[in-house]
Amino acid sequence: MSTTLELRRLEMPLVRPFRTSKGEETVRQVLVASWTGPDGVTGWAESAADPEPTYFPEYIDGVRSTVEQVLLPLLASASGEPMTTGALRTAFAEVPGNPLARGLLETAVLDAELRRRGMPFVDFLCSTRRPIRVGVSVGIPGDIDTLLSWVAGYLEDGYRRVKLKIQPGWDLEPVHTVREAFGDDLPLQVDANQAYTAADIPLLSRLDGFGLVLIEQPFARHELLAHAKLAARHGTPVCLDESVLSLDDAMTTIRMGAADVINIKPSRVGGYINARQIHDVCLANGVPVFCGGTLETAVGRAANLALATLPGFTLPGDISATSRYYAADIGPSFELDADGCLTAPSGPGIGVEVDLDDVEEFTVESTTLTL
Ligand code: NPG
Repeated sequence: MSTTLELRRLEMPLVRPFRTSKGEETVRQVLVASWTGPDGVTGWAESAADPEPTYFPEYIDGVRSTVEQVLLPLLASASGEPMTTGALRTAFAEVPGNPLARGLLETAVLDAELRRRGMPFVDFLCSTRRPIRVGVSVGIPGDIDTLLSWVAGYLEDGYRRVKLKIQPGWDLEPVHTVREAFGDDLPLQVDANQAYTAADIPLLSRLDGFGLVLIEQPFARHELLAHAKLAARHGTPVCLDESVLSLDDAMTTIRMGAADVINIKPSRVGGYINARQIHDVCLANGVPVFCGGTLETAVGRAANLALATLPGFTLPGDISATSRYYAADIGPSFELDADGCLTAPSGPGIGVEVDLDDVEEFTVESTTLTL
C-alpha cells in the first residue's frame, strides 16, 4: 500500500460571526490534512491558514501548494515505510520558512505515528493529562449592548477568562463597560491583531487602569521595537502572537523585552514540536504562555488541549467548548466542566475519531496526493 495525503478545504458555519480588526468570518474555512501510511494508519491535522494572508503571511492555497510542490517531494524517497516526524524534520531542515505548511504535514504525520504506537499526545509531550482552564475570545459586535449580552452568556456558560477584540474606536469604552458590568475579579484581556501604531502608545496606556491580564499584538508583527517600548512602561503586560513564527522569533522578542507573555499557536510556529520548544524557552526565561486558537475543529482543539497541559501554560488558552464555535463539528464535542475547564482526549495521537461523513459534508475542495 502506498502513502497518501489528502488535503481538504472545509467550510464550517460559525454559530456567531467572528469579527476582529482584520475582518469578519461567518463561515470558517479550514484546511485539514489526513496522512495514511502504508500500514493504513491515518493521522489528522488542521491548519490555522485563512483563505487570504490575513493574520499570517501564508494562506490556504499557498499552504496547499507548498505542501504539494515543495514539501511532499522531499519525502518521496521514504515512501515504502511509515513516515516518522524525525525523518520528516530532517527532510525539511533546509526549508527556510512556511511554518503553517510544515506544521500541517508534520502534525498529520505525528498523529499517525502516535496512533501507530498507541501513545496519547500528552505522553509524547511528556506532560500529564488533566483539566485545563480555558477562556473565550469575543469578537467585535455591532454595539456595546450586544457585547454585554455576549459576555454575560459566556460567563453563564462557565468561562472564567474573557478576551475582547479591540481596534481603534473600539477599545477604551468596551473595556471600561465590561469591567464595570462584570467586576474587577474577571480575568480580562484584549487583542488588537496589529491594529495600532507606536503613535497610539498614549491611548493604549489608558488601558492600564482596567487591570487587564494582557494586551495582545497591538502593533504590526515586525514592529518589535514598538512592542518593546510599550512593554518597557511596565503597564498592562504585552503579549505577542503574530510576531512569533519560530523559536528564533520567540528568543528575539524575549531578549528585546518585546513580550511579557507569548501566545503559542502550534500551527503558526510549524507544529507541536516547535511549540513545545518555544514553551520550554519561555518557561526557562520566566515568560508565561497561553495556547492560542483559530476557531479550531475537534482536530485542532484536541491537540491544542494536550499542548496546554505543559507547565508553562499558566494562562487560560483560547480553547473554548465546541458549542462556542460550531453547531456541528467533524469530531466529538468538547464541553466545559463545572470549573470552566476542558480535558484533552485520552486515546492515541490527538485522541479523536474524525467523522468521515461529516468531513465529507463540509468539504468544498479536496486533493489526494500519493507519495
Ligand atoms: O477561540 O479559537 C478561538 C479564537 C481565538 O481570538 C482568537 N483567535 O487573533 O488569535 C486571534 C484569533 C484568530 C482567529 C486568528 C482566526 C486567526 C484566525
